[in-house]
Amino acid sequence: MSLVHLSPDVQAALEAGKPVVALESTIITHGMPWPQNLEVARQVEATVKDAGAEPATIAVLDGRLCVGLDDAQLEQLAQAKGVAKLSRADMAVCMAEGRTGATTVAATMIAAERAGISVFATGGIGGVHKGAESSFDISADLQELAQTAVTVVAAGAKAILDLPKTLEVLETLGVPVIAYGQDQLPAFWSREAGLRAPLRMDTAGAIARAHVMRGRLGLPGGQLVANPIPADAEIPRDVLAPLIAEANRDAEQHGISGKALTPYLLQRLFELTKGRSLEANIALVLNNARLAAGIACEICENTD
Ligand code: PSU
Ligand code: MN
Repeated sequence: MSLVHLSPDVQAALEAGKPVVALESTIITHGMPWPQNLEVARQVEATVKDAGAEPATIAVLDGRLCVGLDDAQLEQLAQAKGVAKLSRADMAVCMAEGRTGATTVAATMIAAERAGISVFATGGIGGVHKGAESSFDISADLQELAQTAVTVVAAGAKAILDLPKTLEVLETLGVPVIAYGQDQLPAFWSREAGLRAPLRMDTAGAIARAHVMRGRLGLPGGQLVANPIPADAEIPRDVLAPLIAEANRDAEQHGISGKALTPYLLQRLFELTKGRSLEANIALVLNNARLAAGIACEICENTD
């Protein structure tokens, strides 16, 4: 029996060779507060559908690796407390023990690839944390991009991170970092990171062709598409920089580390921006869902 439990809609789409976009669940359980998390999960799915693709939100529910959740499952996850945050290291343990866990970018990529899904939309990937030279805190998302053939559409890496170091690690790992429609790397809540992106592409079709070409070359790993937040939703970088520094100081003072660090920083930024960071996060996720659906549609046309 297959390890991956496809929802009926996702199974039908995959069998018909229709475009499917994978969506993660850690953003629901650890990235956004209730009830916005549920509203956003529903809106992201609707956005993918409107753009002509089938959404497949991924999570481990009672040990089952589910690709495609129904509304009741989404709501259950959005309301659940103490759900595990699963990456490559802990996914199999969670499944073997019959437990429930939300999938990060890394774990969602693994499930998507097993299911035959090429494109995945999220908010921002994990990366190299500030102070990583002593903490060694580097997200497993980066290694996953190097080995799992899924194109991930994000608004860059989260701006709470050390972005220059994150770019360096991605380069070392051979991960293409493609800014969409601009030369600058986007910085999650802000359109520009003050760093030039290694690659730039201006259409979903071009990104789809690069994805297909990587596969034809037999290169393992995926692509990171860095899609800038819409201009009307962005928080300027100079407004955020001192607040990010404050949030990182608070985390250090409270001894927050490991898996708890990213959720803590996002929650702290929500408080320090009086909710504005969440509004921006929602806008960028929806924007990424739209682009991911466009890329998925183009990949289907390229592989016909
Ligand atoms: N994008 C968001 N919010 C999030 C995440 C992404 O807008 O909360 C999650 C993803 O699941 C990503 C994780 O994999 O944050 C990174 O966690 P860490 O830094 O611990 O690897
Ligand atoms: Mn980490």
